[in-house]
Amino acid sequence: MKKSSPRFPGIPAIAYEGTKSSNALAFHHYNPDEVIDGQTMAEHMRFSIAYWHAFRGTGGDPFGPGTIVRPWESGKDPVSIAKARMDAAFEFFQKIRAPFWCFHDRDIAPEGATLAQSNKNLDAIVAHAKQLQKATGVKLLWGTANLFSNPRFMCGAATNPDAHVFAYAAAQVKKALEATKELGGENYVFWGGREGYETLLNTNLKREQDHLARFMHMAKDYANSIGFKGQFLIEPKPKEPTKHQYDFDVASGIAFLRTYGLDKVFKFNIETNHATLAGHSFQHEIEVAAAAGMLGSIDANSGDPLLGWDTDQFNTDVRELTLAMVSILNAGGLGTGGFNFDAKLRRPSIDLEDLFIAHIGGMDAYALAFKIARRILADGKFEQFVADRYSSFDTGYGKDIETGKANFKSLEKLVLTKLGEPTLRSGKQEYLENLLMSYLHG
Ligand code: XLS
Ligand code: NI
Ligand code: NI
Repeated sequence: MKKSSPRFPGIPAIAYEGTKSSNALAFHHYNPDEVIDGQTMAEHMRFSIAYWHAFRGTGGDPFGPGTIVRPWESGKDPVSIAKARMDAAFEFFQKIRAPFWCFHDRDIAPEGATLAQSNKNLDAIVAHAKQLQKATGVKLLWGTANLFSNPRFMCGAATNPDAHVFAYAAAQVKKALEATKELGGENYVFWGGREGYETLLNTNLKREQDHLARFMHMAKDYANSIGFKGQFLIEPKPKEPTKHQYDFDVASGIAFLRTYGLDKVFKFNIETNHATLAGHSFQHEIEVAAAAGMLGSIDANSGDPLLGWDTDQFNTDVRELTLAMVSILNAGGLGTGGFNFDAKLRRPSIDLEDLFIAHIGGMDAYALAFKIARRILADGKFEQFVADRYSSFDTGYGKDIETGKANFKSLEKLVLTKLGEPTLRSGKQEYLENLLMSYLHG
């Protein structure tokens, strides 16, 4: 195996060294080759690298420019720089043992002066990515279109008050779908970056939501017409950059999709930091999606509990991830989805090795959570507790309630003649929290 390279001097391919190792450039919990239940950990976890953060992130923020400078960012024109950057990216994907990657159209290829020029640039880069995918075996988890950075999208894309912008966005997504199909993408993501409003004083909310649904129907029709078989995913977020985003959280996303007859077409891409911005836990969003049979994929990151925006940090909170993994495994897994590190380095994390260390931490934390969750589920203690808690609905009048055989009159009669006052039972939250602790630190 190649030990290091000019692009990543001194950084070898990351190996699993186990929990005793103190090597910061090694996995301690994630062993991609470990076989569990007939599948490798790499196959179970389906980790993915987010191109926009890992290879376009510079550490810039509203108060100052980027701090992170990469040695490969040079070339004779924007397309050759994009190719050199992509060569580095695929080397990184291999070294970090990530089987998947994700992109926005504009992350990978420079935007040209016209749509035709942008499409041409994208074609060149997609051809390059296709070769790299073939050479490395790294696959595309999902593609998407950036419908939020360019000033033309300042008032939204599909929800823009100007039909001209809607048309432009349609053309852009058409091309992004083609690119995703060309690269064998297993999913296609819609994150409505500016699909919301800043003020209701200038907004026709109903019309904007109708337009957003129309846009998604057009996208599905086009995907069908070109034979794109990937899963469509919607990624809810309550706000930022807009003050209010229409797909606020999973529950409002479900309501939107059902209202417009799109619920069979979409599943959810749930991002940890978007869940918390919406005032929910990560696990809550997973449970709501799973209950509707619409759990699709995960954007793996974390917010800062003290900050009210999308800080996109790498998540090493094993407790939070274990709870999430329990819900994901209970739901039968993510199918064609995976865990995509939609996470970025902090502005002062300027060393090249920081990019590796950050992803190692994210992967290790998820792998550890996966293993703890499997132990929790194998023991079945929580499951049994919850089943017992609802067992009065398993037989008798409880079952009649669930199956629709009971009604207000029959239940009133029961209470008056037989049942009387209910006997109270403890919810045992503290017991369960202690039980969880015994798995986390056992
Ligand atoms: C932004 C989103 C974005 C999507 C892809 O907050 O997380 O990165 O994942 O458009
Ligand atoms: Ni995301
Ligand atoms: Ni986000």
